[in-house]
Amino acid sequence: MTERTFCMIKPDSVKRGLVGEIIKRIEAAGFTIRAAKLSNVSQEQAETLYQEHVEKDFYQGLVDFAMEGSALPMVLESEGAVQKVRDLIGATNPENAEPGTIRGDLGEEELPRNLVHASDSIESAEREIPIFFSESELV
Ligand code: 3AN
Repeated sequence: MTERTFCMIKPDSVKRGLVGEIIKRIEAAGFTIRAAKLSNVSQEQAETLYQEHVEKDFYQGLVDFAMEGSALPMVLESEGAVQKVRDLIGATNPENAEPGTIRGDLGEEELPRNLVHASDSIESAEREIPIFFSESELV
């Protein structure tokens, strides 16, 4: 089934000049980019994106990290997009991510600095896309 998912190239990647490399991998994997916007994530956007982690001890560091520099939120579409992009980016901790995945190949820092965010379910994608994009911005 054709699905849309939310994906965000995080500030560590933008700072390290990895935007092109990551988008190259996304396109090579067969995704259509429906929206993309270089952004300074607001506190409200970061807190809403990570609301499920509000009780975790790493929550504040995660929110601060999302706002520490520019990020590139995107909407990606493909068959089975949610699982497909999760497979492409690899395990949450880059130390455990397989070679061939974005985090496995490009991850050099400790959590939360793991390069890319991707929705973990269709329901999450439907919640996360409108945090960053209006309907009219989806092409
Ligand atoms: P994923 O991004 O792989 O779905 P989640 O949803 O468990 O992982 O975590 C959301 C984000 O929280 C991660 N992308 C990572 O940046 C950060 N994170 C997860 N676990 C930790 C941790 N133990 N310490 C610091 N940050 C973490």
